[in-house]
Amino acid sequence: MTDGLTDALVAAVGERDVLADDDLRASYETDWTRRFHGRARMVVRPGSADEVAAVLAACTAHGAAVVPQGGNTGMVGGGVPRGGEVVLSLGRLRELGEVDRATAQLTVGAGVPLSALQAHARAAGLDAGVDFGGRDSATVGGMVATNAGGINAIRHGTVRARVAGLQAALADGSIVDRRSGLLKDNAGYDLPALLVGSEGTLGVVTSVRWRLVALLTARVAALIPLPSISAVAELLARVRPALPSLHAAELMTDAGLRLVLDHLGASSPLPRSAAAYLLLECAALADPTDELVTALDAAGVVDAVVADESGERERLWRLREGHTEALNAAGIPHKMDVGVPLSALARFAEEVAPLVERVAPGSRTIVFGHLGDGNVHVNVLGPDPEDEAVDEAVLRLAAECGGTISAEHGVGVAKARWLSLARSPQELAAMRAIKRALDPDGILNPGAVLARD
Ligand code: 2HG
Ligand code: ZN
Repeated sequence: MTDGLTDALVAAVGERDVLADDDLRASYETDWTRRFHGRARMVVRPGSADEVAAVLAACTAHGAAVVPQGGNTGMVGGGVPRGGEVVLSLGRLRELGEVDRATAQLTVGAGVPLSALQAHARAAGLDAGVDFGGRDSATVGGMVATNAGGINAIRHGTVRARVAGLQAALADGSIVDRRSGLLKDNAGYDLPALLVGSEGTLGVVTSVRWRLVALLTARVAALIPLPSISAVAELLARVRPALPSLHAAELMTDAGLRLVLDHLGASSPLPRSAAAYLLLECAALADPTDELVTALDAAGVVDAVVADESGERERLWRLREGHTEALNAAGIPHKMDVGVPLSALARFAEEVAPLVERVAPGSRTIVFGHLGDGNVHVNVLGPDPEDEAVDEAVLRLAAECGGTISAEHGVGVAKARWLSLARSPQELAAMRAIKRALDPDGILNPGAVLARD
């Protein structure tokens, strides 16, 4: 049985790419964490920007809500249906343009996975300038739509800094295209900048003019055990000025490390455990090992594991990047991706686990993250996926510490209720006005970022 919307979507993308069967839709309906899921009315897979625009025009004409989806690695429920929406999968937009070495830019389709972008850039002697554990699945469109951060934001900024321009389809089926790559272009409002981080609520990113960075292959990493999270932050403050090649500064705790080691069946690279760990990586054109070792010596560090060989470095990174997978294997985590000013990190770290224990006794709290950015991933195992008490308590604590409720994963549907903790009434009113202007019928990712009225 078909209806008018199905016919219009088939006309837009062809029958093969309108998925209506339960088993074909299933992988698009649940997110990575398994906490967020819902039934899709159908899944559409356009193969070009024009097809994306035609899908949006059809959905607007039929009043059908749309959830755009990239690699489905989101963690705040913003990329999966809540119930009855059309899932717009961008995975077929796989253009990987030629690298312009003079401007260090290329044009890349929304459906290109990060690892493919990295490989392509490296083959041309440059690099993508962003990296994180989900690199094989996360796609360019999703990364731009969520303004992804990752492990190298300390050096290169978030994905926003990588976007020289973009092309996007709007709710009414029109296309805006600003991919000239001009870094200096002040002609009017910066629509691409508005779409970065808008989580599919203002338009659908179809292609990006991406800014590459220098390829730095000489690398060294160090894992440093420390007595507390505040000691980790203090050490970073001491060594950072002496490390111009600093590429990553990650925080782990003993609870997280043990979870990952158990999951991997591996043993710790350190002879003794500690309350917290700092994982540093330096990257440069010439070997940065001396720079790192000198800085650590000057800071009085005696027991670091220094890894200057790529296999050893990967082993250290597996401990950090293995957190998400190890947590997923242990249960359905509540993920609170908060940002806290480094000056308030000690207070946050001290208060968060006892707070969770009060709100959800017996649960397990694992804290890790991108220390250099003040980006703390608080994962709580135990509470029912539907129970939001822990989420609210942790987000409130982050706000009380002068932080934000979302450092990199976005607001999605998971945190929409609490956006007012991080944004003023005036900002929220402006956001709603922008939403109404670009998506008057409210078909784009309803309930994400801005909670339904
Ligand atoms: C990371 O930093 C990702 O590894 C995932 O942002 C964080 O699983 C998480 O909570
Ligand atoms: Zn992260």
